[in-house]
Amino acid sequence: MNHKTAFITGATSGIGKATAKIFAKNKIQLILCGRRTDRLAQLKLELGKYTKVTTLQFDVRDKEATFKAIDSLPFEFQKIDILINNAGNAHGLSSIQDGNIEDWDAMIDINVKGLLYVSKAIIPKMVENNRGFVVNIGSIAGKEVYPNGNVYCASKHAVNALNKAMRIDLNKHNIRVSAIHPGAVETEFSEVRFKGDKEKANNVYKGFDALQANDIAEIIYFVISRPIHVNIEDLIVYPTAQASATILNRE
Ligand code: NDP
Ligand code: 8X3
Repeated sequence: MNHKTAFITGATSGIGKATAKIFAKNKIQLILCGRRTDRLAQLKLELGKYTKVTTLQFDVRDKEATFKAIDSLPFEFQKIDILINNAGNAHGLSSIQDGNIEDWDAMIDINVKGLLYVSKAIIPKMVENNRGFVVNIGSIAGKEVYPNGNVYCASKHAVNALNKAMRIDLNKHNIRVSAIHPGAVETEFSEVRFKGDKEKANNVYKGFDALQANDIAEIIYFVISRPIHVNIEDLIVYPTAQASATILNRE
């Protein structure tokens, strides 16, 4: 029986939700986070059949709420073995001159600062315990810059840098750090990017077989289930039809 505990941000949708499902079936205790309480409650009900589940509702942009929520964890969930820094989104797709400042704030605040707040609330205890695993969900947008992707790409380049920084700083504390950088995954991502415009969002995934959230979740589980001496540093994962951030073989 595996009694490891994982903390997953952005567990209410897409990659985070699919990861929660795989972890649950592998008996990893779960702390599931997001802003949508109805979805958190549903997940607790669904996954509670397989493992112990607790949920935390907070916005990662809110520093105080983030620390308060994590401080409030029941005793049996306080020793976190695995942190999946997954919460994030793109907001808008515009040239630098036309970009919306609120969108820029959201992407920097959620994808970069939110990831840092959660990490700061959890990693010091991993250091005390001299063990832990951090998986940062980056993006191909953290490896390349594409037209109109400017600030989202900058935020994911920051995640890529922080992933490397964490691995260096946590190396002497026996903490494994990995990043997974997906290409196109069919989730709510594009609906958020295009502010609810379903037609625009659906067009992103037309004419090729996009990755599904479960494809990335299976890889996350593979990464965290390697023997203790193995750390997969960095993975770029594309759909077969994708060759770079901008090259897609559509029908
Ligand atoms: P989804 O939109 O399906 O899921 C995003 C998750 O992040 C939701 O659970 C959402 O929960 C959570 N979230 C968003 N904003 C906040 C916030 N302010 N506070 C707390 N939680 C928040 O997208 P994906 O599953 O695709 O995205 C997951 C990660 O994967 C992101 O970091 C994204 O950048 C990255 N990624 C996605 C790719 C794709 O093509 N889909 C490709 C490469 C990387 P809630 O709304 O309930 O708060
Ligand atoms: C999501 C993939 O190409 O839309 O990070 O940036 S992309």
